Amino acid sequence: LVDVATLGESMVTFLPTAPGRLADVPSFHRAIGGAESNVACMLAAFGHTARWISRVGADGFGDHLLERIAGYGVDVSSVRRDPERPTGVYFRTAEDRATGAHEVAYYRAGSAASAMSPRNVDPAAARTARILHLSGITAALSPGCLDLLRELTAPGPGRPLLSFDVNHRPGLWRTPEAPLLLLDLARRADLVFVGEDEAEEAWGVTGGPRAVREALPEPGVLVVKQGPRGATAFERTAAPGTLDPDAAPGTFGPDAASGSFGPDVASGTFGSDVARGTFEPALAVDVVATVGAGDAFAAGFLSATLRGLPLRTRLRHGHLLAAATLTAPGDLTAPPARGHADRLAALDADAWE
Ligand code: KDG
Repeated sequence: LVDVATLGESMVTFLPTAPGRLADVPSFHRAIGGAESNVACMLAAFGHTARWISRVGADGFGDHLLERIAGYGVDVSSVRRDPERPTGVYFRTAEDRATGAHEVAYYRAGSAASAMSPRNVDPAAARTARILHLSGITAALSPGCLDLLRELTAPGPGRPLLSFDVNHRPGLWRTPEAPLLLLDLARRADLVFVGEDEAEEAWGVTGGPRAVREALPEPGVLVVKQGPRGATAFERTAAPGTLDPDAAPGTFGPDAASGSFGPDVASGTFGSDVARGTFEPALAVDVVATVGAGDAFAAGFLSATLRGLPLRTRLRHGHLLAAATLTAPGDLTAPPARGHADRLAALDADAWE
């Protein structure tokens, strides 16, 4: 049993050596990317056991991904090699300092990971974890990947605590159904991360975090990320989405035994949960690149969830790991040592901002 298993596509990433349009960038240097492996790498670097499940090509880029991700301490033994299909790659331009605008060029259609499906991924690798973390990117990759996510998110006994980052990537989807498919997956999760801007773009939800909670009342914990301002989390008391660090593996919340969600969820009401939204400001940092920051945030929040920490502290751990990533050019950077992060997260509200 590992603390966290993640599943998704990773790619060799090419970061620009100079700012400017994709058409003008003279050269790139190699890094790695992939939202779900980013979460696994940050968690492993932060002292947790983490497994990344995927498929890569039987090529040098696949070797590189496996070596780099394993180098963070992540268990990659469930990653399968595909002799027929290549490892995906992608290129990015530097982010505009004022607006964050940048270009992304994916070369991942027909990749090894896009061929993942319930037929070629071992469900036991995903289930033998305290938390299973998935994202909406995988749903966009192919019908087989969507089937796989549906299977892994199906409620039932033995399902780990299910964490889902909506990660809406409009450029990847080939169907106008994307917003509904993402909403359906998010509804099945115990813990959901979504950006306020994403919720507006995908679901047309305006009106801030409370409006997002009203649109998505099912998950025991919902974290609405508000960019550089901070994040607001909603938590139903003693609901799925929290972990008791002393509980037996695979159990969480009041309904773990039955595998069903609570009656308040079934009826779709959230009542006082809305009033309990907790806002926590982000740290002000000089942003080099935002890529990977959401994944680092998820890793920090999940780490604190694994340790049964209070909601505000979970948010702070998310912000601390995100801050580290925001100050680095690529997806990944070394997180602070856990003891150091614990001391920072315990600072007074005045000192924190
Ligand atoms: O969260 C960072 C990811 O967006 C990046 O690594 C690339 O996984 C990626 C994707 O599919 O966009």
